[in-house]
Amino acid sequence: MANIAKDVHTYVNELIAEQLGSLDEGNVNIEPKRIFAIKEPRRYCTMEKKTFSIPNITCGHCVMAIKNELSELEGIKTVEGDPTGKTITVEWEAPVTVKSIEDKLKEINYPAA
Ligand SMILES: [Cu+2]
Repeated sequence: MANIAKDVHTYVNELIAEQLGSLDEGNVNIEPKRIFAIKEPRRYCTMEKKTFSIPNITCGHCVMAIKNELSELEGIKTVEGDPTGKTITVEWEAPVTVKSIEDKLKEINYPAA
C-alpha cells in the first residue's frame, strides 16, 4: 500500500510539473492523501501572449524604446519587436494585464492600434 501511494504521489507530481511547465519540479509537492481530491489538474501557468499593432513605430529605435519601457512593468517576460511590421509581441503574467500594457504604450506615445 505504501509503495502504491508513493508511485501515485510521484505520478501526480509529474503531472503537475508538466502543467507548471516553467517551474522547477522542486516547487511541486503534494501529500499522497490529497491526490484523490484532484479531479482536474489546476492550471498554474498563467502566461499570456499578444501581438500589438503600433503604427507609430518607424525604426528599430522605437522598438528598443518600447522594449525598455515595457520591461519595467512587473510581470513582463519577453518583448519582441518588428519595426517593419510595426508590431510588438509581449509575453506576460500577473500583475500585468492587456490594459496596463496598452496604458503604458499610450503613455510613451506608441499607442496600440
Ligand atoms: Cu524609431
